[in-house]
Amino acid sequence: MKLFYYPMACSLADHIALQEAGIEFEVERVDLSTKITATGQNFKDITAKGYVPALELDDGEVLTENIAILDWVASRFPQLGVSGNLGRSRLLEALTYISTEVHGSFRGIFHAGSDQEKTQARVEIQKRFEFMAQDFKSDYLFGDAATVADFYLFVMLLWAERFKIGTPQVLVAFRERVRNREAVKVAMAAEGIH
Ligand SMILES: N[C@@H](CCC(=O)N[C@@H](CS)C(=O)NCC(=O)O)C(=O)O
Repeated sequence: MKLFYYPMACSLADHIALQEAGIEFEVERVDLSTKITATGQNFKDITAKGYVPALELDDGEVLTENIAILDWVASRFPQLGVSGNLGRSRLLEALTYISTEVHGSFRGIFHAGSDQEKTQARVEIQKRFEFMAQDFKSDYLFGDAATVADFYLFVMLLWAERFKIGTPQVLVAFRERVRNREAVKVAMAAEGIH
C-alpha cells in the first residue's frame, strides 16, 4: 500500500492514521506544482484529480478524498474509529465538518486573492474552531482515545499555527497532545516536518 502525499498537506492526516494503525505502508511525495511523484511518475496517471491524498491499495485500487481514506482506515482498525450504535455516523459527521467547513475555509487563505477575502477566511476558521472547542469533553474529539478525525483536526490546527489564526485554548492543548504521540512524530519526521 502506498500513500501519495505532500509535506504538511491534508494528506498528513492519512499518513498519521496509517502510522497509528501500525499497518505496513509506503509513502511517496508528490510535487503538486508539476504533478510528478518522487519516483518520476505522472501523478495524474495515479489519480486524474491531481491532488493528495491518494492511497494505492495492495490490489491496485486507488482511494482518494480524506473522508474516504480516513473512514477506510477506521473501518479496518476499529480502535481508530468510534464505537456504538451511531459510531460510524458520528465519525463521518466529524470528518465531514472538518473537511467541508474547516479545511474548506482554509482555501480562502491558500487561494484567495484579496486581503479582505483572507481576513474573512480567518474569521470563519476561528468560528469553526470555537464551535468544535465547545464539544470537547475529554482529551480527544470522542473521548479518551484518538480517532482518525482527531488526526484531520490536528492538521488543521497545524495550519492555524502556521498562519497565526486565533485558536481556543482547549484546541491548542489538543494540538500539543496529538503532536506528542509517537506515531505522529514518526509521520511528521518522515515528511520532514519539525
Ligand atoms: N477533496 C479533497 C481535497 C484534497 C486537497 O485539498 N488537497 C490539497 C492539499 S491539502 C492538494 O493536493 N492541492 C493541490 C492541487 O489541488 O493541485 C480531499 O478532501 O481529500
